[in-house]
Amino acid sequence: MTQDEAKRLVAKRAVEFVEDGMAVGLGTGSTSRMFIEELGAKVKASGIKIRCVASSDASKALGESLGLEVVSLAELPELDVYIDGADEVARDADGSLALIKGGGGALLREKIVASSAKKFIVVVDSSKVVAKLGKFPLPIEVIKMALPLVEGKLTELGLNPKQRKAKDGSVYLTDENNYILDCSVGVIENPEETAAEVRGIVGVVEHGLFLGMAAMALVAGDDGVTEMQG
Ligand code: ABF
Repeated sequence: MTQDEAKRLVAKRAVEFVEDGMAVGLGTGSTSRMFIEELGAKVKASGIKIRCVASSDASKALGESLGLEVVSLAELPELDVYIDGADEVARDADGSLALIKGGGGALLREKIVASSAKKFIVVVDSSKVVAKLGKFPLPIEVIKMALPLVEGKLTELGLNPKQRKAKDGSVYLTDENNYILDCSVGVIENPEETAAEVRGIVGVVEHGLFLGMAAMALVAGDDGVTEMQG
């Protein structure tokens, strides 16, 4: 099975968790894109009524183009379910799910939407499941003015920050108009400790460690979709 086939498979499964009347959080990234497409198709075919909140401008535009009602979090502050991808998924020492997210740059809004949902379901292909987080660079969103300060503090912590560039070589800006520092951290032995250290730096808006937030991960591989409970 190709990675794209796995993403499509898990997107189709995730749609089964959406029922009539629900408030649904839409994730960001290629797996989420497939989920939004499948959701649009389900709503069209079944006539169920749902309302959505998106974690990025791109996902909002996609959802609306498929006929989904996408409103702001202010209008719909409590979500029944949030479905989104991840860059890495691991099991934390206490058995909960630990994620790195933000490779797509939407970590801040993603964390806000995840925090607003009763149930956060992660959708990934099996290549994203790791024993320990950290091979994927940890994204950290930073207020522009604080960039040199935060870069210096992260370097002192040995987290090897590198400012993200857009594909055309320009400086990458998030939907909230902030910078991203991608940190080549190496194996993260204690995600809670790393999260607290990063959170303690003035000028850091958010980091891509999502610890104990996901209720479940749907993981697609050659054996189909398996569930990792959080
Ligand atoms: C979002 O999209 C992210 O938090 C993560 O960075 C990324 C995963 O992308 P993909 O589904 O394209 O692998 O969910």
